[in-house]
Amino acid sequence: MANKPILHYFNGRGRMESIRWLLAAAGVEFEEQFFETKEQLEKLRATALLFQQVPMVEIDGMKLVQCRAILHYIAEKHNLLGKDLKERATIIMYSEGTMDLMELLLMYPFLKGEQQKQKLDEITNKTKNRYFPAYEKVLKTHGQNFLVGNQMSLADVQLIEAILMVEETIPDALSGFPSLQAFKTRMSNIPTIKKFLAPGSKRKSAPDAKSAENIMKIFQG
Ligand code: GSH
Repeated sequence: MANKPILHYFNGRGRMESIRWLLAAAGVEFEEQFFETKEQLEKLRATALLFQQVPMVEIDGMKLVQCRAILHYIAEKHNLLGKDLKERATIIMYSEGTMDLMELLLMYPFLKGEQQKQKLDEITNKTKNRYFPAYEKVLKTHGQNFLVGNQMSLADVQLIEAILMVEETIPDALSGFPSLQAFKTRMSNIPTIKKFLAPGSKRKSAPDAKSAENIMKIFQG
């Protein structure tokens, strides 16, 4: 049996969480090796990180970095990247949109005071006026269960991740988006996703103030 992928990251969401989501949605078991200190990160940098950055995933004999490369490899391998070039491009286009949205949320827990307030305004504005209307329109227009090709893809997995992430910060984010509400319910009931959403899975929570501080310490020069 092929070895399980090994995910190298800190014990938190960050840029690894979408990779965890995708593997889980594809029904792939994985292992995690966490670094907890700057020294442990430096050791990994010295031996295994092409650009001295994480996420890094050991998979099929490769040490892959750059989260998009990792996501696309896993998606392609598990038939989550469409059936032709046009579907693939569309899936990646939607996926990049959710990544832009999630990038805004990524730094939110690390900010304080006025900076955090400004970030919240930006997240609220872009969620309600840019990203959610776009996905709502796609789903409403074609009336299918998934964003592309009527089959689950990377784009769907990232969208459900992004929806749940936004709702943690803006609980009413889905009001006024009925197609997205129905999408959320459908996706949450897919068995592999249901399992990942259940307690005890490898899904990570948003960092609290203390873990945000610890993560900052690992990466600060
Ligand atoms: N383009 C890279 C990707 O998509 O994987 C960005 C990776 C990245 O910024 N990783 C952060 C990091 O390693 C942790 S989430 N920062 C330390 C550094 O850039 O030296």
